[in-house]
Amino acid sequence: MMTQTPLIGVVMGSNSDWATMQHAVDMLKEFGVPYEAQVVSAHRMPDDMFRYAESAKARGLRGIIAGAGGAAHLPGMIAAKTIVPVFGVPVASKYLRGEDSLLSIVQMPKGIPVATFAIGEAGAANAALSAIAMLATTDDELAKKLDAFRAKQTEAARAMTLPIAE
Ligand code: RP5
Repeated sequence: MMTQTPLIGVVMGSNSDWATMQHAVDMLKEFGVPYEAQVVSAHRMPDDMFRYAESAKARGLRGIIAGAGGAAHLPGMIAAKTIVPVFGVPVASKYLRGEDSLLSIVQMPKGIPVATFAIGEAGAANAALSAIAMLATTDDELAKKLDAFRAKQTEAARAMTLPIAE
């Protein structure tokens, strides 16, 4: 938990999701975005989930990154209870490798959107980057950091070599 008022909430259905969701938190930390992170299970603690979503806007959250696996209803249910944008992260599941999580999150019926990302750690990191990009539309300092982050990736890609024998 950071001490500043959080702008982004990171929630997940279980602490078993942390290995994936920590990549979202790492990215928020890297950009210095105030966040909060906690377990909010849709099926094990539905009343808490509703309270979290209902209070999100008044508490100043500008986005919620929600990760879950299997029948992953957490992002959609949170989105149903708040107009704060929800970024859904499908966590890889034991038996269906997260394809179930992905389809559960991405197939929201018209009217209640959940921006859905890739399965696993890339999805978690990209969900954070999207939330950061959204905040950067009204925060020039953050926009500069995002530009620098992209430029660094470009440099790294240009410096890539291949192990081709002469
Ligand atoms: C979901 O069930 C969680 O998001 C997690 O991905 C999955 C398994 O949870 P555990 O049984 O590991 O707590 O609610």
